Amino acid sequence: GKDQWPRGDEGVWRDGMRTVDKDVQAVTRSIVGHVQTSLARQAYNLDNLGAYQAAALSARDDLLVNWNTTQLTFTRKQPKRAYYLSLEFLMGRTLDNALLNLGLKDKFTDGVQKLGFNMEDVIEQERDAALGNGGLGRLAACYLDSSASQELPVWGYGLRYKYGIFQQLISPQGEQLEAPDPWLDNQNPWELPRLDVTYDIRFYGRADRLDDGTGRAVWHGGQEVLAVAYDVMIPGYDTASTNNLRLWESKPQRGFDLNSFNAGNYEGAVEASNSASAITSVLYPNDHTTCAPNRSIPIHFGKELRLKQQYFWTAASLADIMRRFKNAGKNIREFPDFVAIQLNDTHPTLAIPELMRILIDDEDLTWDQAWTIVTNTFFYTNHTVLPEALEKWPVPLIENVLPRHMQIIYDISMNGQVLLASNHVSDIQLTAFVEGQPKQVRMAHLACIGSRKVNGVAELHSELVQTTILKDFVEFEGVSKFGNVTNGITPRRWLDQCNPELSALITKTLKIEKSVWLKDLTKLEGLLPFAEDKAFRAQWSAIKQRNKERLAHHVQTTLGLIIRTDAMFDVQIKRIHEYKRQTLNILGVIHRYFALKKMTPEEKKKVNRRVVFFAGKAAPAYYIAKLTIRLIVNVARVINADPDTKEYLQLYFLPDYSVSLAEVLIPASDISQHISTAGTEASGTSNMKFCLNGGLLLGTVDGANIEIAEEVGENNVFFFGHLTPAVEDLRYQHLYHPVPIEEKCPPLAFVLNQISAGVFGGDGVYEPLLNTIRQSDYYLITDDFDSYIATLEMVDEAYLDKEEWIKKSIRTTAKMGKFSSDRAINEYAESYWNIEPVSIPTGGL
Ligand code: CJB
Repeated sequence: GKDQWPRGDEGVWRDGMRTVDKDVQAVTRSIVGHVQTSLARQAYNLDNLGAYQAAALSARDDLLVNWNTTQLTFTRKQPKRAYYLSLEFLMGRTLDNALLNLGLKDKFTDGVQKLGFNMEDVIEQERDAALGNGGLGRLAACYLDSSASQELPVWGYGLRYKYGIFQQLISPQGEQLEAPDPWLDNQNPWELPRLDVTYDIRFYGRADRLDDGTGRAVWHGGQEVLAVAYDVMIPGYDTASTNNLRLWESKPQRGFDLNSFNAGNYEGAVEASNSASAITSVLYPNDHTTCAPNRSIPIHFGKELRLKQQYFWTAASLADIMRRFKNAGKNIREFPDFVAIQLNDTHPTLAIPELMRILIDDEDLTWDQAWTIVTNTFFYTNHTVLPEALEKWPVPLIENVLPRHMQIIYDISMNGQVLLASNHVSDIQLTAFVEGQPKQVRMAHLACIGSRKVNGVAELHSELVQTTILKDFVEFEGVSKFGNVTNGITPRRWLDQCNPELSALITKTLKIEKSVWLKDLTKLEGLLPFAEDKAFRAQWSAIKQRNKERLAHHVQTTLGLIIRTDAMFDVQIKRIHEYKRQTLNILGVIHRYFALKKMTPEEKKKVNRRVVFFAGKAAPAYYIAKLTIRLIVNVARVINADPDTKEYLQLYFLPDYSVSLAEVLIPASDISQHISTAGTEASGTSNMKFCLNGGLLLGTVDGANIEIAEEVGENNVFFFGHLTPAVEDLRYQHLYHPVPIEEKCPPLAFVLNQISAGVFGGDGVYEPLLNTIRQSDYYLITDDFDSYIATLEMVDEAYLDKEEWIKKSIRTTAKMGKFSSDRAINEYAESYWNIEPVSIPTGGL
């Protein structure tokens, strides 16, 4: 329409437009301008933080030019769009990434230096945007980068938490403590408040069905909360295409607020306030669990706030999507032709009854018309088959908070049953997604029945989704509704940005532009022949060595610890969870420690030196996971102080794991551990990051480890442990035919007894953790310990053959092309969402 063109004189508008390609002088002018006016600071006393803020504002101006062009192009062309609904976006820092994607990194580095600053120090000033717990949230961030880089019209929708994932502190006893993460305190240059984009979101009240035979209802009364939009620019790599991540903030409609935050009682504080602004005040720190495992806290209240978060976010997002769709002047029946909505796990499942409510109550469609639209709009990705992670909401809770949605959920369930009967498969319990006592709604079932397609995140996992938790639906709806999209990672952040030296060596070696292989990662295969080239291997390993030194330097400046770099770096970084088996790793370290203690000095000289790193957060109420951290910290104290062993074995728990810490750890790793009980890790994505950076993988036959091995070759990975089909039977054996550990696995029994005897202190505190292994051993530590230790020995042997090891490292990187998130996002675009790239012109209107 006409209103998409400028009013007044177009030439005057164009003359005033900024453009992005800048020389160094334009960069310094822009930074100085921001120091002078945006920050109102003086050149003579500007510190690194000020320099960061000015540089960020300058880069933001460039992003905004592209962002505006992108949005205008979409408005004019009206392509089908996809919306990625995720409660978590674990973005990390933005400045470095934005400059690399804009192609301005060198100019800014130069410019900043001319102004008397060092770019690395400036970059370090930025706080991570840590609006996520772990893999699920980081995946969402990688997918945004890939969507923009592929020029795909994909917007993210999430929540603007005032506090991201908690900061982890370690007490003198080695316990995890949690402190709030006030990431917005220094102002956030990367967000644009859209105070004019707001929606009223209702909670509670009453839903009265109309008795006009239409099935419509009127929902009224209760509480209304205001949703305010904040936009975050998502730049594509080597393109003007710049997408949007819209985050919602909750505000009371009448501007009062109970703002209490109690740092000593983190989860308690989360639940303390039921005010409107509490809805987006804090990210829930629970990963892989629907509620805090510790039942002593007022659980129902905590659940209610989480339900309100989920509805607040889905309702605001759908209202926004609907408004944009209507502005385009289309007929409501065409909705699925222009809109695809991806549900990142079950957290946004309320979008399904919410869209039904809009279509029936507001748009006057019949149930069948509405259901056709809904089931052609949504796509659902499952991220875990762990039973405790499958969301269930008590019916009385939904009935109270969202009375109209509960009616609709019952109607969906009933309609499913009618369909079921007509298909003569009434023995199947599939539509019983409202079940139990008290009744609960199983969100995975609702998400499945309301979606066009359902997928898992790696081949094995997608298979397990179809054969376990959604088995009945596969029988009922047909297998073609179910698929797999193996996860991916963005090679921009996870190679070019975090490992600039390796990136430069690759570009030089492949003799193609960096922008070519970073957008087609399969090009890395061109490195394969260089594994045979001795000089190349020397360069490759020198870079690994410098990355180890960079990590050692980081640890020294932040923690004051001296780490030796003439050793193998062995890394396990991820959320602390029993299924990920950090316990297996620490028990292996202890086993090694005692083996070293028994050796003669001559024997020790032949040993492979090892530095073991752990990092990761535990959910604040996950008692066993917190004990695991405490054990690791206290074992580290003993081992690192022991003159008999400290030359050969060092152990570190690095506190407050984050995206930024991962960017330093991953390039420095020789080997990383991905050792979940078979069948429990849906995919894993850090496994891909390590391998892309030439670190080898030690893992179980699980998740994406399997596909990594398929790509790089079994001889380049170290696998151990029982396979998925054996797990059920082993658990049965543990319960009904238990064998004492002393008999089943004597070396493990010895290690457990040493801990119990107090060698690592603790005065008995570790018993509950040890008992999980001595008793039911649900995660199969006793079954896999021997093969784990044997495989660690193979790793040592392989590492001592330095040249062979480097060959493995090169071959691993070379074969990681499949795991680019560009490949993954293209699969979603083509086989799920049916959207196409839209090319974005450079240079404004
Ligand atoms: N995942 O991070 C989470 N949180 C959950 O609650 C459930 C799953 C992870 O999602 C990643 C992205 O798909 C997977 O790679 C990872 O295996 C899974 O644990």
